[in-house]
Parts: sequence; structure tokens; C-alpha cells
Amino acid sequence: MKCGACLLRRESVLRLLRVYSCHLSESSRAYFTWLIEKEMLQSKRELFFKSESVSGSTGLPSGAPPAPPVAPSALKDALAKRSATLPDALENNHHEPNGIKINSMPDTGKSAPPQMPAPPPPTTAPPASLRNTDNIKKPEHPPVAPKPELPKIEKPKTKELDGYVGFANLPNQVYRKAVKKGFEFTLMVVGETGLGKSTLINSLFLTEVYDRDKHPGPSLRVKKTVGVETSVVLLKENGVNLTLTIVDTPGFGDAVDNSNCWQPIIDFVESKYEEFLNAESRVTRKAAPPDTRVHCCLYFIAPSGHGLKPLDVEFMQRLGDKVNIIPVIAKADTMTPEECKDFKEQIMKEIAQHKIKIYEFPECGGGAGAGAGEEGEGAEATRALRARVPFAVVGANTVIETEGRRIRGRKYPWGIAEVENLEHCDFLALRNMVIRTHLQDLKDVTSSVHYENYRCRKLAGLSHDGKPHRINSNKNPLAQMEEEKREHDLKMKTMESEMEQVFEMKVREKRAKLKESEAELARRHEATRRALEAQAHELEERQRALHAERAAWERDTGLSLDDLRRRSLEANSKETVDGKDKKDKKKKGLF
Ligand SMILES: Nc1nc2c(ncn2[C@@H]2O[C@H](COP(=O)(O)OP(=O)(O)OP(=O)(O)O)[C@@H](O)[C@H]2O)c(=O)[nH]1
Ligand SMILES: [Mg+2]
Repeated sequence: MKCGACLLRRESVLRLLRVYSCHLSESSRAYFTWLIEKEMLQSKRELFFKSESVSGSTGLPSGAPPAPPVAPSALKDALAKRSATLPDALENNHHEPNGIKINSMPDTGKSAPPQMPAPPPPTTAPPASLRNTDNIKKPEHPPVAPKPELPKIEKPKTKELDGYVGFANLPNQVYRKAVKKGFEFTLMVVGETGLGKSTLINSLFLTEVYDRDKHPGPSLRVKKTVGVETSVVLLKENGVNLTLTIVDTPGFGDAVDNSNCWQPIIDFVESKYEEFLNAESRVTRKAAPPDTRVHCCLYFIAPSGHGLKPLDVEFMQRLGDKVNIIPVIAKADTMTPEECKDFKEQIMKEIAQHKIKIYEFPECGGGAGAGAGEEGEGAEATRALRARVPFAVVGANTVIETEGRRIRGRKYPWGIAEVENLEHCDFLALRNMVIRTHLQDLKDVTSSVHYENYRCRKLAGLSHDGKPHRINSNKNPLAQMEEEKREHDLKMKTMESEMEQVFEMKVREKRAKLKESEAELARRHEATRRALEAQAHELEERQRALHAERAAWERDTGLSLDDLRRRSLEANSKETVDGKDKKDKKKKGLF
């Protein structure tokens, strides 16, 4: 390396040369300037590194590099627990008694570079469906865009560090940040009515996710879920917060016509993707918009023992590429273990036969019980989990006391079906899988596969069935606008003619109705007229009969009605006169 004074001298010579270059021809001057610039840049660079090395020689201690930060004991414990779930052990790292891996200094007495820990293994393996590229649904008409030439990225070389820098602490930072932020998870239950969806949700979280008044215990239960119900609860465990969103859907299958009964559920799932996409695409957006997407869907299969119903097949086929489906056999306490085993085999056979996409466990599990360094144990646990699919579950809201134990279960005269007993059902395996070991993987698959599919479809202008609803090519925008305008006009004309047709139809209907009511009125009028005529006729008949009766009576008695009337009038007037005389006499007697 040159000394500082030499470098300064070189720079002043270069400046002089630049002044001199003004007298050169155009082309020579350009070349000369370029050369001088290059040289000056080089000398500046060298001067900079010179000063860096000078200050560096006094700034840093030449002794041992600073020890890595020691994690607080609570954090250590948490890390120890966490490292127990990491599938791959870092073989070259030393282990502290509490299970935390801390870089140790080799005992050489001299300052030696600390052993750098290998990058932490991912807590979850990459989603299986990501590895399986068949799972990523590509739109049928992807927009064809010219491929931009990407700059070549060189593979970074591995460098040995001379000391401890501190980035080995990165996993701790991520861990702390994640714990502080908390976790979000959305679980959906779908299936026929009365299969115990709402009951299982309560059993899953060892708490009444639903209020007791709204959802009384099994013996009192009458409530039937009638719409998509969303309940959000904040669960806390060892300082970790989990915001759990439960989506309970109304049971289907009991209607006469079940066509499209899946639509409200598909709409719900897609509306959540839409919300997320909108939040992501805002001009001013949050770093991490709230994730309300459905991460897991427990699909309840009736314990019929015969296999999937056509409705189950149809439903799972439609929902399989939109959400992580985990099939579940409901009310497993109604089957014997042998029946349950056969039923599971039958269901898996049908799932494969109908090419239904269900959630696939990642190859080397999310670490179900895999301790640090225990290679293959995670894979073993995953294999065991896979063997249990579809999970046969029992749900109960009641806690029973038996032999001094308090257990969730269903009490029968012949015994108790325990919810959390792996010999009775797969409830515990399901809960461990969804919450303890694969929650993050479920979220990852939702985000990187299902949401990406939706996003891709949406941005490519495809409808949910994968058909293009808009011409989308790399045409010039004006032509595209023209085309869209033409389409719009055409649509308007079609709508106009449709409306005219509807209008004409309505007018025809109205006219027909008017004619009908006119005819009805005429009919009623005619009927009334006839009734009146009949009454008049009857009256005439009666009158005639009366006259005949009178004539006969007059003939028989020799009297006429007029004579009778006259006589009675005379008698009346006589009575009146007699009465008056008597009164006058009385008056005279008084005075
Ligand atoms: N035998 C048995 N009965 C159960 C089980 N789980 C729930 N039940 C009973 O089944 C009935 C229906 O349970 P719900 O949880 O309301 O069923 P649901 O699927 O939510 O019904 P909808 O809301 O109509 O869709 C209740 O009487 C429960 O006690 C189970 O695992 N085994
Ligand atoms: Mg319900």
C-alpha cells in the first residue's frame, strides 16, 4: 500500500494534467479526461482505505472478540423448547446444559475466531405443496409479457470470519419480534348439519369459544348454525398470544336441493383473499396487513361407514384449491375401531380417485416432536400423522369426573368415550397438528399457494372457474381501451334489448291480467244481475200470492179490507172522544 503523502502528490499531478488536457484536440481530450478520472478515483479509494486502516488499528481491541449476547433465562427456556421442535440439529454447535446453542471459544488462550453457528434451520419445512409444483395452479391464459433480461447474480462465496460479528443472534431477534407481535390463525369448520362442528371447536381450545348462553351444553343444545359465523378469541399461553378466528358454517345437506350449497363458503374464503389483496395494494399500506385469510378448513364427513357422499366429493373438489382442507370423520364414537379403520381407507381411496386436493404434510414435518439432533424423528411423526388422516374425532362440551380425573368426554351406559384419548379417537393428534406443529405451515401454504393462485387469477382477469372474463394481452393500451369500450357498448345494447324484452313481457302480463280481471268483473256483474232478477221474480210471485189470499179472505168473510180499516178508524176516534169527556168531568169535579 502506498503512503498517504505519495497518494496526495499523485492527485495533484493528475489535477495538473487535467488543466493541460484543455489544450489537446477534442478526441484526445476525452480520452485523457477519462484516464485522469479513473486514476483519481483509484487514488481516492486508496486514500480512503489507508485512513480506515489507520483508524482501525487503534479503534478495536486486538484481544478476544466480544462474546455473543447471552439470552435472558426466560428466553433461553423458550429457545430450548423451540430448539426441541427444530428438525435438524446443528451438528457442529456446542450445547449448553439448558439446550441453547451458544458459540463457544476454542480454548487456545489466544484470541481465536469463534465458531459461527450455522444458519438456524427453518421451524417448518417449506410447504409440501410448494415443492410439489403440480399444486400451484397456473391460470389457463397467463399474460404474456416480454421477459426482462435479469442481471446475472453471482453465487456468494463462503467466507471465514475473523471474529464474532453478531448476526448469529438473528433468530433470537426474529423470535422476540414474533412473540411480541403475536400470531393470527383462522380455522373454518364445514360439513353437514349436526355433525358436531360447533362442539368440536369448543373441545379444540379447551375453552368455551362460544358463549354458554348462546351455545348451551350438548344435553341442552338446540341451536343450529344458520349463517357463516365468525368468532374471534385471544388465547394466551406462556406469554404467547394467539388471535384465533373461528369460522363456523351452517351445516348443509339437509335441503331437498343442495346445488350450490358450497357457494356461501367459497364466497367467504374469497372475500378474505380479496380483503387481503386490497390491503396489500393500497398506496399507503401497513407493513403487514391483518391476515384474516382462512388458513385451515376442517371438513366433516358423516360416520356412515360407506365412504364419501357425492356432496362431499363435489364440495372438497371445489374448495381444495382455495383452502387447506383437512378431512375429519365426525362422531367417531359411533363406530368400532375396525369400522373406523376401514372407513378411513375407503375415504382415502376415494379422495385419490376423485383427485381431491387436501392438505399435504411437509416431507420432514413441522417438527412434531423432533428434538434437536434427532434426525428423522420429525419425519417419523409426520408419517404417523399421515396414517391418521382422515382424523376420526369425538367432540364433547362436558367435563366428566371419573376415578379422580376430570376428562372431556361423552358418557354412555357402557363407558366413556374420551375426547383426549388417542386410543378412543384422533382428536389429540388433530389438535397437536393444527395448533402445535403445523400451524405455521398451514399459514405458509395459504399464503404462498392458495392466496397466490387467487391473486394470479385476479390480476390476470380470470374468473374463479379459471375462464378469462376480460381480454388481457400485451396489446397497446389504446387498442385495449377501444376493445373494452366496444365490449361495453355491446353489453349495454344487449342489456337494453333484454330490458325491452322484459318490459314487453311485463306489459303483456299486465294486459292479460287486466283482461282477466275485466272478465271476472263481467262474470260477477252477470251473476249479481241474475240473482237480483231471481229475487224480483220471487217477490212478484209472493205479491201475487198475497193478493190471491186477500181476495179469498174477503170472499169468505164478506168483508173487505177497506171496510175493516174504516171501522177500526171509527172505533179509535170514538175512544178518543169518550176519554176526553171523562177528563173534562174530572176537571169540573175538581173546581
Ligand atoms: N355421538 C356424538 N355426538 C356428538 C359429537 N359431537 C357433537 N355431538 C352432538 O351432535 C349434536 C349436534 O352438534 P353441533 O355441534 O350443534 O353440530 P353442528 O355440526 O354444529 O350443527 P349445525 O350447526 O346444524 O351445522 C349435538 O347434540 C352434539 O352434542 C360426537 O363426537 N359424538
Ligand atoms: Mg353448528
